[in-house]
Formats: sequence, C-alpha cells, structure tokens
Amino acid sequence: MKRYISVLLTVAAASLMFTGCYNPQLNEFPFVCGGKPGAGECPDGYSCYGGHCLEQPPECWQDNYFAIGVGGKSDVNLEPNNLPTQAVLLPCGDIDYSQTCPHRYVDENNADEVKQYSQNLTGLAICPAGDYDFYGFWMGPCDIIVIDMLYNTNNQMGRDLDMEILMPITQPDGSIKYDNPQGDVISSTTTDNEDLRFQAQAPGWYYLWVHGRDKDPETGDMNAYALQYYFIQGSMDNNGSCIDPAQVAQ
Ligand SMILES: [Ca+2]
Ligand SMILES: [Ca+2]
Repeated sequence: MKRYISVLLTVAAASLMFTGCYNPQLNEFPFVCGGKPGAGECPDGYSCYGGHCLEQPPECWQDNYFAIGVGGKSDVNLEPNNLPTQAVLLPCGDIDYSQTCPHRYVDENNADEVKQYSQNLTGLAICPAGDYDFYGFWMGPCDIIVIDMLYNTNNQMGRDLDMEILMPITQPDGSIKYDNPQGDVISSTTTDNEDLRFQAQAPGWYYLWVHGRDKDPETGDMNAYALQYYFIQGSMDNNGSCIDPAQVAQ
C-alpha cells in the first residue's frame, strides 16, 4: 500500500510538472503540502498532516498521543514548516528584534536574567514520521544562541529526536542550498533531550531543524518536544575573531 501511495504521488507530481504547477524544489515523496510558499496542494483523496499528504490522519495525530497533553496536531498552527522556506520565526529571532524583543540578549552569568528572558515554545511535535520542523532566526555578527530541546523517550523505541542548525549557502549556479554552516552543528544524543550552543561567524538567517533520529517517512522517530533558548550578543577580539564569553571565562 505504501509503495502504491509513493507511486501515486510520484505520478501526481509528474503530472503536475507537465501542467506547470509542480515546484521541482519539492520532494517527490513525501510530497510537502500546506499551501505556504514551496508547498503545494495534496492530490485528490489526500489531506495535509504535518506537511505530508496522507489519505487519513496518522495515528500520532490523536490528542495526547505523546502524553504530557501533546498529540501530533498540537503544533498544527505552525505547520507546514517542513522546509527552511516555511520556517516558523522564533520569538526574539527577527532581524528587527529591537522592535519586538528589547531583551533579546541575556547575560549568561546572571541566572535570574537567563530564567526571565529565555524563550519557550511548548506543545511541539514531530508527527507523522518524517515530519521536519524548521525555525528561523536572525543572528548578528558573532551572536550566540543556546538551545535546549526537551523531550522524553520513556525508553520507547521510535521516540528519539535530533536537532541541527542550517544556513542558506548560495551555490555557483545561483541556487540556494541549506547546509550545516560550520561543520557539524548538530545535537544527536540517543538519550532524552538535546542541546546546542552555536555562534554565528557571519551575520544572517539561520534555521533550526528538528527531526526524528530516523527521518524515514514510514518508519521514522516521532515525539513531542519543547524548545527553550536564549541569545547572547556577539563580541570580537582585536583580530576580528568571534569570542564566546563562556570559553573566555574558563
Ligand atoms: Ca511538527
Ligand atoms: Ca513540520
């Protein structure tokens, strides 16, 4: 049956391509849907769940499927966010953050300030299998973001999530490729929770990518999660190299 769906979607994608509606930047399977830029409509008989065209709601779509009051549709208002071009803007992450977030930057040595001004996003879910959640944020020169992703596997198989940071890199042919900016900016433990500390060497837009450890659209890991994060204002030494205050303090 799954193979049938895959073939059907491929055929549907191919027929759309011939009519000029299909965006070749979309994955053929899963067919990213939702009507936002870069996301088309599902073929007849399919609906959009977590950015994927499926015939019926996935099992994880149920209320409280992941316990702690979270099911797969808990973050439906943020979906589809399965491509960097559909990324959800992180609170305090906008380029003109001073308008919306006067306390974007925290002093990491002040625990009360970190607690008071850290941002929290809760009720998030990777569902169905193969769901990707992208979050966008602007970084000034040498800015640092510290991110904790909280989730609980309860020792269940198939509940392991990972996160990584991507940035847009212009290719020689002018196309944009989203890639890990400085090697491996990824948190990929096999236990509960992930954390990242990332310093932007160049100012620009960056993207947090949350996904199952196994990203397969049929067998991939799924779970509920929350994000906590804060920004630290960048600074440079006399040579123009970025300084991480946490490393200076060591
Ligand atoms: Ca999601
Ligand atoms: Ca998603």
